[in-house]
Amino acid sequence: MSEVELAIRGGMIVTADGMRRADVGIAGGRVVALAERIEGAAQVIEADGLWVMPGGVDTHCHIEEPNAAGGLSEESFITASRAAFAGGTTSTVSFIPQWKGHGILERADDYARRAATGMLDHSFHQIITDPTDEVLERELPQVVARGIRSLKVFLTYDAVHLSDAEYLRVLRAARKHQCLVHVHCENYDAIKWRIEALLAAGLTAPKYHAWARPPVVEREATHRAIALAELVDQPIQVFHVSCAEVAEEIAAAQARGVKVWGETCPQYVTLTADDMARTSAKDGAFEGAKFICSPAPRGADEHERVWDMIRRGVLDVVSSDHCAYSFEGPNGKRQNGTDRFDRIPNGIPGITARLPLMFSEGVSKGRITPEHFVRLVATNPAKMLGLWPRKGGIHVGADADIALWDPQRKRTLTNAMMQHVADYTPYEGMEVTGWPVRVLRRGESVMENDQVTAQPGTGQFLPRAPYDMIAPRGITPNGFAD
Ligand code: DUC
Ligand code: ZN
Ligand code: ZN
Repeated sequence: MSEVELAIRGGMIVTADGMRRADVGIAGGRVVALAERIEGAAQVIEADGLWVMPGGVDTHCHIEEPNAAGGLSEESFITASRAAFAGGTTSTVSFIPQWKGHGILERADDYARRAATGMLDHSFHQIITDPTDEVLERELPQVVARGIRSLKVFLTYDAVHLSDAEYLRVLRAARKHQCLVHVHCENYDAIKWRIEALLAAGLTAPKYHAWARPPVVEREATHRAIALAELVDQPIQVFHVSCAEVAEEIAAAQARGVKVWGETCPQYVTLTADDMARTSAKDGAFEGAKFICSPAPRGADEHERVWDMIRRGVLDVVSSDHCAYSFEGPNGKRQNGTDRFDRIPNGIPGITARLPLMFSEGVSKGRITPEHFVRLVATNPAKMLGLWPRKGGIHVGADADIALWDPQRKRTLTNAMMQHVADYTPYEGMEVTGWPVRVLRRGESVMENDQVTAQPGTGQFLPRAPYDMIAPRGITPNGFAD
């Protein structure tokens, strides 16, 4: 055993596979020992009464994302790091954009430099909106050579959506270069048609965001995304699954052996379409903008169905889809100068609340086991993105990314507790049971009792090598693969 620099003593270790009372020995930023008793460490953290869990791995975060107009999303890598640590998350995967008419390499260095200013260990997804030959044949191999092995594509939104033909080209290139493809599944034309009809009928308030994109448009696009991925034999993850009828599409494909996985987010087990109909004395119906994200939150009865899909393992990753817009201000929900639902930016902050909400709604309320919680928020995302076994677990050799968790601690969520850049949280006033009281990143204490102490510039980039989950099955119609 290497010399132990730091021991976490007396806690209940919770991993994907089980719970055991044991000490954790740490040296050089890694776990070097797990034993009933570790003596002689230079430094000791007493963890009696606490659960010792892997730091959260959030594989879907929009951080300091450049936009086509030349601006940046409000959340910087420094503010996102504070927010993540405050909620028990230690690693993130965020997005490098591409805009139509542009390549994918032009933003890569700048984005990597920005990410290095933060404190989170991090990797990136490459967004593809314009899959030209130049992008797929010449630039993508260079992106992959940097250790980026995941692509995000959108099947909706005017500026970024891919046609089926373009999506097929991306799938084929991903298979060739061994990347995972993450898909935003909503039907572009159907939503456009619904928006036009709603506006023509004078229905413009935030709550009509949900009317414009009902579950059927998400289900149709999910079905198509999976079918085309099956045709090409390319593994995909369906992002932000909002409801059971969409998850059923994934379950059916999984039963056929197709390599498709489903991600969901805390908003789909806590928020509802009614939240977008909220009003306030100050802002009237615009209050509902605080809850606008896509896919839209559904009815309250959907929450238990999503939990069922989580228990069945059909949805096996819970990410935040942290996409923070303040309510007020020039970069906020009114940035387009209107309160018309289709012009309100899509996205809500959630990087801090992800673990507390899933723990409280999941473990504290008896819907899932503690081990299942760890799988959803740390182990499975790490495996899905090729970060395992370095991230997502507490085992010898893993980075010592650890959340010391008080499973009994009750808190009422406020925006100040989130420590993110946005001026509101959609979870204001919600009660949770279970809270991270201390967080270590690679063995260094980075948060204790809400105080984040990590120094900017200490986050590390996590390059990713090929891994089994993203290998094609070798099954295509007639055995013919282009
Ligand atoms: N999709 C995302 O993945 N994030 C924010 C907005 C969106 O539509
Ligand atoms: Zn999306
Ligand atoms: Zn997103």
